[in-house]
Amino acid sequence: MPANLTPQYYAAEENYKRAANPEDKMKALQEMLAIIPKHKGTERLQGDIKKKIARLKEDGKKKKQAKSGFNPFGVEKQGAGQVVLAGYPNSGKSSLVGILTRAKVKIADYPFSTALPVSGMMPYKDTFIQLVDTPPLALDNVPSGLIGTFKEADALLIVIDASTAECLEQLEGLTTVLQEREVIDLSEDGFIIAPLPFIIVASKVDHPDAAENLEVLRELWPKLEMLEVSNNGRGLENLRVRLYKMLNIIRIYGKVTGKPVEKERPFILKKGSTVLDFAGQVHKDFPEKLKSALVWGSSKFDGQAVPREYVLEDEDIVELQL
Ligand SMILES: Nc1nc2c(ncn2[C@@H]2O[C@H](COP(=O)(O)OP(=O)(O)OP(=O)(O)O)[C@@H](O)[C@H]2O)c(=O)[nH]1
Ligand SMILES: [Mg+2]
Repeated sequence: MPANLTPQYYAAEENYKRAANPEDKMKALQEMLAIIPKHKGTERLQGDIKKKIARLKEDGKKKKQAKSGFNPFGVEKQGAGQVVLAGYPNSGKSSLVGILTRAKVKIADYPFSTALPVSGMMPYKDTFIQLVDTPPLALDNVPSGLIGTFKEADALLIVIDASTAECLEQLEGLTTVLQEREVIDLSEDGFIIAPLPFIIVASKVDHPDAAENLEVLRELWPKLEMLEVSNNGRGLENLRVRLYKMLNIIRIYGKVTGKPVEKERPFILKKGSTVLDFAGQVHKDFPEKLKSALVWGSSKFDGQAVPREYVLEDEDIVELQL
C-alpha cells in the first residue's frame, strides 16, 4: 500500500535530518508523527518514528543521570576540614595518608598505584581532619576530575619526593600546572596569594640523598616553606599541627545555662568568627534571638558577658543568651 505522504510531512522529515541537537530532533519527530497520514500504508513508518522518539528520550535520561550522578573524583567533605594531596607518581602520597589516617590506601613501589581519590580521617586534638589521597599528577595528562577534587578542597598538600634529584622538577612542575589550572596562586618568591592555602611537603627524607636534594631546592626557592617528612614518623607531628593551622579554623564548645560544657564535639568555625556566627551554627533560628553570650577562654575573665559581635578564639566555651 502506498504511503501517500504529504509535502508537510516531507518538510518535517527534512527538519529532522537537519536538526543539530536532541531538542530539535525531538520536535521534528513529534511533528512527523502528528501529521503523518494514519492508515495501513504508513504503519511501519509510524513505528519507526515512535522508536526514534523512545531512543531520544532514553539518551536524554542517561545524559541527565551522568550529569547529576556519581563522580568518582568527588569526595564528600567530612570533619573539620578537607586537605587534598597532590604529587607526582610514586612520591609517597598514599603512604602519608595511610600513616596519618586509617584509610585503606594502596602503597606500591611502582608508579600510578592510586587510581582514584581515597579519603581518611586524621585525628587532631578533639577533632578530625579529612585527608584525601589522589592519583598522581602526570603533567601531560591531568584529568579534569582531579583538578575538580583539588579546587573543592579546603587546603592542599603538595608532595615532592626528596629521595630523587627530580624533586626540584617536581616542585616546579606541580606549582606550574596547579597555577595554570587556577587551583593555587604563588608569587615569584614563593608566597601564597590565594585562592587555596597549601603547603609543600618533602617526603622520604630518611633517604640518604634527601638532604643534598633539598639543599639544592632551598637555594633556588629560599623563601618557600617546606615540611620534611618520612614514613618512619619524622616530621609527622609537625605536619599535623601545620595542617590544622592551615585550615584557619577554631573549635568552639557550646554550653547550656546550668549544665556542664559539651566537650565531646566542638563546633568548627572559620577563624575570625563571632558569637553571632556560632549561634547560626548551633541553630538557624538563634541569630535572630541572640542577645549576648558568656565566654570562657579568650575573654578577660571566665563567664564574661560579651556582645554578639565578639570575635571568638580557638577553644572558647560559649553560653548563648537568647
Ligand atoms: N624510604 C622511604 N620510602 C617511602 C616513603 N614513603 C613512601 N615510600 C615508598 O615509596 C613508594 C611509593 O609510595 P606510595 O605511597 O605508593 O606513593 P604514591 O605517591 O601514592 O604513588 P602513586 O599512587 O603511584 O602516585 C613505595 O614503595 C613506598 O614504600 C618514605 O618516607 N621513605
Ligand atoms: Mg598512591
